[in-house]
Amino acid sequence: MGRVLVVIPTYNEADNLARIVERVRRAAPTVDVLVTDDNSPDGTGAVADALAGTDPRVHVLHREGKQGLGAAYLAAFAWARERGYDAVVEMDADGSHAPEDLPALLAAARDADVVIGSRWTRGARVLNWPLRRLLLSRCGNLYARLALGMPVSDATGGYRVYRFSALDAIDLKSVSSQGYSFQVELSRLAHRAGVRIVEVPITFAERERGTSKMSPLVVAEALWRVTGWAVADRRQAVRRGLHGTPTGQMRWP
Ligand SMILES: Nc1nc2c(ncn2[C@@H]2O[C@H](COP(=O)(O)OP(=O)(O)OP(=O)(O)O)[C@@H](O)[C@H]2O)c(=O)[nH]1
Ligand SMILES: [Mg+2]
Repeated sequence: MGRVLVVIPTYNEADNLARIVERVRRAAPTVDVLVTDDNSPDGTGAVADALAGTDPRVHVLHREGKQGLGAAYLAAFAWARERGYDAVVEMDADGSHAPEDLPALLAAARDADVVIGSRWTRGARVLNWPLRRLLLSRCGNLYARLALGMPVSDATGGYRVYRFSALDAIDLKSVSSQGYSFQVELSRLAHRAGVRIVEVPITFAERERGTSKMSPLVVAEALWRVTGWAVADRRQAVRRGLHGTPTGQMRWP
């Protein structure tokens, strides 16, 4: 499937990074890695530089400060596009996304434009997550699916493959999310663009080291953005209904 770049966004992941990069390199030796670090105060950027210094397949994108996951991924996608990659993979640095699942995701990408590593599809496993996080993810996904009419079980998941065929079909300049709603926003835009989306079950594990960057603010952003998109979709459907589409054929998103 051409050249693949695994993008690992980092903020204070110094204790996790070397381990995850090593696992990626072992699980998929022909892919490249781009660590996208937001000037982590714990020295993650220096760890990344040291890894890149010993392995020509590992690269680092240093950014000035913490600007959120969405901004980090958009910068990494632009970096990959400039260098002619055919696909990018999103993967967390904290070990929640097992690099050992990567070959299955890449295999699925042979027949898809977007592959979502799903925690909520048959065959998936979620290990050591507290009930609070399980409920948040299940409810968040249920709300996103119903509000946005997307046939996706894990729209909030952050372990994905995007072929550039998919990213080219999406207007990335229109992306407004800063935090984790970025994943939902890209799911929505990919679905609306009509690209082929496939879900693959993954084994997701709670992070063992370092601290989560999940916060009430991040949850609030996702909630109001999903609600805003749902309202916009319905308004658009109504407008389409008023301007010619017979009401009987009107399809609600
Ligand atoms: N570059 C960059 N990376 C970030 C930022 N926020 C989070 N990350 C990284 O994005 C990945 C996911 O963040 P986590 O804190 O693990 O969030 P999460 O997986 O939703 O939450 P937990 O399950 O509690 O770990 C990790 O690799 C983080 O280091 C950011 O603002 N900039
Ligand atoms: Mg995590």
